[in-house]
Amino acid sequence: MQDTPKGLRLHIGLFGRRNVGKSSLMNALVGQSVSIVSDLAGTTTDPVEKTLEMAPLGPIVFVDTAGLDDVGAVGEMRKQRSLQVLDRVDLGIVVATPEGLTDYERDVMALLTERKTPFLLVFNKCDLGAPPTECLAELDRDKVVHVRASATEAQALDQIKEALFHLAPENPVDEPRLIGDLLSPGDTVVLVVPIDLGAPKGRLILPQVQTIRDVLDSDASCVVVKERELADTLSKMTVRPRIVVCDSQVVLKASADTPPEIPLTTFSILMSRFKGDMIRLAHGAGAINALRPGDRVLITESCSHHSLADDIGRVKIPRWLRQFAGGDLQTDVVAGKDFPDDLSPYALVVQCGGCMVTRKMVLHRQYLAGRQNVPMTNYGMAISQVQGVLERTLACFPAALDAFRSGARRPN
Ligand SMILES: Nc1nc2c(ncn2[C@@H]2O[C@H](COP(=O)(O)OP(=O)(O)OP(=O)(O)O)[C@@H](O)[C@H]2O)c(=O)[nH]1
Ligand SMILES: [Mg+2]
Repeated sequence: MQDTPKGLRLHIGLFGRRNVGKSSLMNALVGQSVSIVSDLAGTTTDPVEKTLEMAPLGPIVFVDTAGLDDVGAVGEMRKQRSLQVLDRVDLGIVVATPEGLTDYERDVMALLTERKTPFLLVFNKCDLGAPPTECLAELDRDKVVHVRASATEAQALDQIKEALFHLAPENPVDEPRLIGDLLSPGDTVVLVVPIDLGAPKGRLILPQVQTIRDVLDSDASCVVVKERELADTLSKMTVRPRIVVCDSQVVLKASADTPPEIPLTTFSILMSRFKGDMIRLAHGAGAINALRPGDRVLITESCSHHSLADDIGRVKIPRWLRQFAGGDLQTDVVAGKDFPDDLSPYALVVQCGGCMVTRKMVLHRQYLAGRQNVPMTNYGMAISQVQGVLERTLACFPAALDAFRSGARRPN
């Protein structure tokens, strides 16, 4: 679960007065006892970080802080530490109690607003009472998103996660690395790009161009070939390429033509880190092994501008899945922004990994599928899996490979 570089994770800070239950709330959301909790004010002194995957947000870092109303010289230093955290989080949780708001909450909300950092106000300890109505009215008037919760009673935790998801900035982090984190300066990468009827005229598609750019940004070099030239090109290379990246549609041939000591992956697998939660998509791919004749599969296609994309989602993937399951499957295809509320009829959801989908949209679909215990994967992983090469194409992402194996053992 730890293969996302920290810089790519959404950082969420918890702020509030001492004893309001910041640490309790973080522990409840995380489902672990990470931060020390006690009824003594001032329990948390230095910021405490917890890195994890949390649906529907994906990879995140929670930062628990010391109370903003801390007193004395050391208290003032702790308070400054907490305020420094404000500057490095993508999202804030301001924790208050049902007694209502004080200047501490108002000040920290103003600081977050000043930094254009979205935040959620959580009234914790709502097992003890409800916040004053005039306070709620004020918040509604100011359009402050707020949730009433209880860390100790585990109340409204899902509501908090949903609200955070909707508040999260679309691109919370620096430009993500597509392949650069797998490379060292001087490495050579071989890219396998089929030029068939589906290829756009006169150019390459975005994931291919982005990969080339990222290779160059990493001070590495790349060789771009069609699948037919791959074996010949590899045999002529005097240095072993660091990795071969191919289009999913030619993964079987690329796998046969790439010697086993050279890592191989696909453009869609590289993209799946940025178009969803790669680890959980890999876990979902494991469920392909459990497909049986008669099962129903939902294919969700987000773009409709590409004739070949229809062909992949509507014809090729259903056919490959049928062959893999050894009998007929019922495949339903939904396009665009449609996504059924009720996924219970489905044994698997396969989402296109395409250029039109945002990470946030896929994460939300993964979250909805996860809540209904329906495994979900994407086109690229499904294609590699039905061709029998997913173990190989995931090998450069060990956490994803582990997730796939555990999904294959025990779907979802
Ligand atoms: N009744 C009730 N008590 C809670 C709740 N959440 C936390 N507490 C209690 O409030 C006390 C303080 O909780 P902490 O989580 O340590 O609070 P904190 O905001 O992290 O405090 P500092 O680290 O001192 O700033 C503890 O005794 C908790 O058990 C809640 O939802 N309901
Ligand atoms: Mg604390």
